[in-house]
Amino acid sequence: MLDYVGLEADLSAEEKLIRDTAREFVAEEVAPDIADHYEAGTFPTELIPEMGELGFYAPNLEGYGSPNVSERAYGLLMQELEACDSGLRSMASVQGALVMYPIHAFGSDAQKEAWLPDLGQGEAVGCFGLTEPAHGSNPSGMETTAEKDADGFVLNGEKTWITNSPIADVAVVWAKLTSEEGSPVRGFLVETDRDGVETPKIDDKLSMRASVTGGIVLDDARVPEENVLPEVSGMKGPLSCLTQARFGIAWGAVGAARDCFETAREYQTERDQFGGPIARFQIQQEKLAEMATQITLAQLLAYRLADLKERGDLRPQQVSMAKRNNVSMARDQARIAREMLGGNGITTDYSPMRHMSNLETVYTYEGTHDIHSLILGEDLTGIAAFE
Ligand code: TGC
Ligand code: FAD
Repeated sequence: MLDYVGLEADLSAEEKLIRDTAREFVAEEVAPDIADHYEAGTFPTELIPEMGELGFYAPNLEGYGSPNVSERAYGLLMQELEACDSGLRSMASVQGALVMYPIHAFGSDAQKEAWLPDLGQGEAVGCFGLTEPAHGSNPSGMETTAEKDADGFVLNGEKTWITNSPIADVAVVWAKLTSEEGSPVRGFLVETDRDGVETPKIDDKLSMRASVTGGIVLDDARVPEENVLPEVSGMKGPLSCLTQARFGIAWGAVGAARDCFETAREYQTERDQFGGPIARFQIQQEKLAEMATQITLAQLLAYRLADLKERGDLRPQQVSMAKRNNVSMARDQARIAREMLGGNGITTDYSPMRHMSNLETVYTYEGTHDIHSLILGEDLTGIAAFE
């Protein structure tokens, strides 16, 4: 596996174990069928509890069954999952960074006890409802409301493009609490079997096909008072979760790019044209050289991010830089890897075109490439373009 500047040498035994466990799980349990799932538009849901047993959901949290592994170990895990398919990493990202993290960071003790062990084990599935049909890049414009009454809260509105909503037991729904001054955004734990909650599936995706996506429709959905996340109010709540997930994506995208590189390198050394392997041609070697260089630069950025996160110095804007760069890099390199496979590259027999198509989603969700440009632009100039 590509590790051009020897990053492996600095890994702890625990980090290597977590990476190797994920690599082995992917090779044995997921890789053999992932192309079929991609074609069928399905996620291998039977693996959700096994991924929990292996500690793939938020292992970087502490307590309630989470072992508090290093941020680098968490990143390596995301890298291995996405080397297989972005849908697999999405499963772990959403469950860990977008559902377990907000409960861990902002939930009551009762909420933590009720949900974190089950979510961690993959006995329950969660989803994260922020995006709405008319509010994607600008979620603070959301129209979903929560109204307080004597029994708790009544939720109304619609969320869309929600990973795992059709298979989720619980949704973390962000809504404006209209009965409080200024209608601040609050987080609510909404069990999906409640009256007034529907989670329709979105079909016909041409990207991220091995992942379940849907909506959350709330029509006078009632939740009790104890279902509000008590410790956060305002957009800081959902945006903090996004920082956690974007960190994992910055690592995961490197995995997808690495798999494209390895596939292209192997193909080019084995495929003969004009009397010998195509890897002997300088044009092809230049492509491999550029690919290896870009992947190595992205790896270094991801490693640095983990070190900053570990010591509590990581800023969201630095995560934006890494998400923006690493996903864009992976998207570009997947296309080049596909071209290096010639006609065979457009089939499901090889991974690059599947990665390339998945990366269109990854480029778009968790803040589009453009939005991360603007976040960086604001940080660099002090002027916010989106105000
Ligand atoms: P703004 O006024 O800038 O900030 C509001 C408060 O939040 C704080 N904050 C953050 N905190 C942690 N992490 C971040 N990344 C943060 N960004 C902002 C900020 O300090 C402030 O705190 P306070 O204490 O002063 O109140 O917020 P805004 O509403 O103007 O946001 C602007 C913008 C454009 C950056 C934001 O809306 C944005 O990031 N938009 C992109 C939307 C997005 O990423 N959506 C993702 C939906 S989830 C998803 O895609 C899951 S895919 C899952 C998968 O399958 O893997
Ligand atoms: P828009 O915001 O409408 O953007 C359209 C285009 O306009 C983009 O190119 C964008 O960059 C550009 N643009 C927008 N504003 C500006 C600006 N100010 N300046 C310059 N350009 C701009 N959301 C969740 O809440 N939970 C999930 O689990 C989840 N999972 C997803 C899974 C999939 C498969 C997909 C595709 C999306 C998912 N999303 C999820 C939603 C995702 O976060 C949004 O699609 C994303 O934030 C972009 O919003 P939008 O699609 O409405 O695009």
